[in-house]
Amino acid sequence: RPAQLRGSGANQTTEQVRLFGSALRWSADVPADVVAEAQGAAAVAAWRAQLSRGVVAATGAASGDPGPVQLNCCFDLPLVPDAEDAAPGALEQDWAPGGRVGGRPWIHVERSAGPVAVELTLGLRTVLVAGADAGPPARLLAERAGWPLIAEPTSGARTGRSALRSGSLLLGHEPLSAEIQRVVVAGRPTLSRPVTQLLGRPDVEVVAMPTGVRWVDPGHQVSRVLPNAATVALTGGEPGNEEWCNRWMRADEQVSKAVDEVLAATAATLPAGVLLGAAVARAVSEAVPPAGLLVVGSSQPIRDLDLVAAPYPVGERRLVVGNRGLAGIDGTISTAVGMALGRPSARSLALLGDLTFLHDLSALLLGPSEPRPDLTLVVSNDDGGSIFATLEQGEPLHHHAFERVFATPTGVDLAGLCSSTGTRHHLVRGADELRTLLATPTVGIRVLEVAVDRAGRRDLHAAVARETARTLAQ
Ligand SMILES: Cc1ncc(C[n+]2csc(CCOP(=O)(O)OP(=O)(O)O)c2C)c(N)n1
Repeated sequence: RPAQLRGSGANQTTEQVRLFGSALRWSADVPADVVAEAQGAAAVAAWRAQLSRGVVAATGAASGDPGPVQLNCCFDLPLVPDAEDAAPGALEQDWAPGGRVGGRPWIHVERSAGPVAVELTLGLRTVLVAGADAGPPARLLAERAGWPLIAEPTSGARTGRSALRSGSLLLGHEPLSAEIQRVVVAGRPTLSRPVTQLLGRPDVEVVAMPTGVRWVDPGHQVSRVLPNAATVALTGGEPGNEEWCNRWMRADEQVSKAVDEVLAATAATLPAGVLLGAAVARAVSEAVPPAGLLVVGSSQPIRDLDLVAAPYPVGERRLVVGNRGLAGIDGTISTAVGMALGRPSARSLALLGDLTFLHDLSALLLGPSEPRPDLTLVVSNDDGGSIFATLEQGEPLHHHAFERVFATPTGVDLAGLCSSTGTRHHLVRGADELRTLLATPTVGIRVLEVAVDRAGRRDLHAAVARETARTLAQ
């Protein structure tokens, strides 16, 4: 609404200016008369310059710090285009008036010349932790240096010969973790407490390798920050000394095997048709083909995936993404729909819990003119949130309040909800059926609902920790 209505009590006049506070990289407020009269070369140039500035800020092209921007355009009545602009096809024909010759960008931001070169010494017993968005540079560095790579599923680096499957379990137990002298942390890890603890160890040198200009330092021990896209020269030792890495690889293999045995033994105790979340995550992870997409929900699905996902081969362009941090369970179906529409993937899958699914159910309501993605949503339905069972909230002391306050079960009929939104729904009755369904391509959105055990989460978590400790002590 126009600025003169701000503070007047007129309907729908939210104060938008600076609404997002310090979260923004850039914002601008464009008054209604400027919006209405944006014609002629000077006005178009002003618009283009303004918009370009917003895009440059949002993409971090100049700052290296991409993020949200806000362009607040005030509109006044009648809130519809002039007759000329409203004619069918008018927008398509004249969508970009007054641009640069040859369709060149309005502003081209020159990047600083070439990547910066930095040195890292070999010789220190180092691990590379790759969090969200770390990408291939993390893997390449770990491989060159001979360092074990503890890469979260959404890191884009859980590939290749240095990547571990059970890295965070190994970090949480001696003896290997106690020997670490340095950690290089790439991207933004969010998944496991052992990683957070490692990043806070005063006896460990912590080197940050951020993807932009913001580095993570939850333990306040970072002593060195490498510039984005730096080329790293490894000095002071023999690159390719694989002994340190090999010890981690051997331990990883043994612990992964022990974890699989715990999972198999626990799965055998479940009623027919009920699976472990980890079994669902494994089936989904294995079903992502080369060039496939997997969107993973908080909080247990991403951790289940971390527990069981074997590193993928290098160069096959799988993309695993998740909304981490404050976004939490918000908008996960929307994210999957957007990613499935926006990225040309061989197949698009999403793995999410029942609360995450319910929280964004309205994302299934696509209008008749909207593009519809080919997308399989696998819902691990354990009737409530399960992460809290593995944390302090799950201790017997809080038992009386746990279900109502933390688990928040709904008992909702997902098949009925899907039916009411016109979404295909299958209730999957076992791991084999899940694999078969996952192997069949789909047209449009479909939901594969799998009943998953929640009651045994805490015990399973403890059993995995126990078996990890026992295996590593041998
Ligand atoms: C918007 C939002 N609200 C609350 C939370 C806190 N939270 C984290 S995980 C979770 C439960 C998720 O349950 P579900 O989707 O069923 O998956 P599960 O972890 O049980 O497998 C909640 C409420 C959050 N992350 N985001």
